[in-house]
Amino acid sequence: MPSTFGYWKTRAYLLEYVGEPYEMKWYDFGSPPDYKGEDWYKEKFTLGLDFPNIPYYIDGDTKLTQPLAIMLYIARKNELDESTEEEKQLVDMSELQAQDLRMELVQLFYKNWNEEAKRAFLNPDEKGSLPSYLKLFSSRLQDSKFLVGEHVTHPDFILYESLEWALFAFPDCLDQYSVIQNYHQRLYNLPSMKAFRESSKSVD
Ligand SMILES: N[C@@H](CCC(=O)N[C@@H](CS)C(=O)NCC(=O)O)C(=O)O
Repeated sequence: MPSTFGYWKTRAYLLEYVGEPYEMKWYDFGSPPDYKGEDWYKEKFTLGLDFPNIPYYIDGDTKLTQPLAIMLYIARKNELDESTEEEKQLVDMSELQAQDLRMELVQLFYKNWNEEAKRAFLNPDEKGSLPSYLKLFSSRLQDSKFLVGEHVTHPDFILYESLEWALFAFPDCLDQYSVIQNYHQRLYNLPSMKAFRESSKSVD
C-alpha cells in the first residue's frame, strides 16, 4: 500500500526524488479572508498522530509529523544520506543551516511582511539576511555539486525549497550568486523534478 503525505496544497520533493509511490492528500486552506482550513481541522485529531499537524506522513504503522522527522525517516528508509562520519557531520550541519534560512523566510512571510523587514532581509550587512546565508552556501558549494558533495542528500531539498520561496518573493535575489544559481538549476533539472513538474501532483 502506498504511503500517504498530507499537507496544504504543496509538494513533496524528497518523496519524488527517492521514487517512492505515495498518495498526496491535499487539504484546502479555505477561502479568504479567514482561510479556516476546515478540511484539515476536522480531521486533525482523528488520524492517530502523536503530535497532530501537517505535513504528516503515514507509512503503514509509521505515523509522523514535523517536516524534519519525515525527511529523516524517508532519507534513512532509502539510504539517501548513508555516508562516512565526515559526510554525516556535513549532512547534519547543512540540514540545520538550511533550516535556519527556511525559518528566516517563515518569519518574514508570516510574521513580518513589511518594507523595513524586507529591506533588512536583503541587506548583506544584516545578521540573518538572505545574502548572509547565500555567501555561506556559495562558499560551501564552490567546489561541490550538492551540499554534501557529489550526491543529493535531504538538506538539499530544504535549501531548494527555501530558494524557491526567496525567488518567488524577490525574483532578482540570486543575481549576484552564480554558484547558487547553478546549484538551484542542478536541482531543478534533476529528472525527478522534471517528471514532478509535468505530473498532476505539481503545484505552483
Ligand atoms: N515545525 C513545523 C510545524 C508544522 C506546522 O507549523 N504546520 C503548519 C503549516 S507549515 C500548519 O498550518 N499546521 C496546521 C496545524 O497547526 O494544525 C514546520 O516546520 O512546518
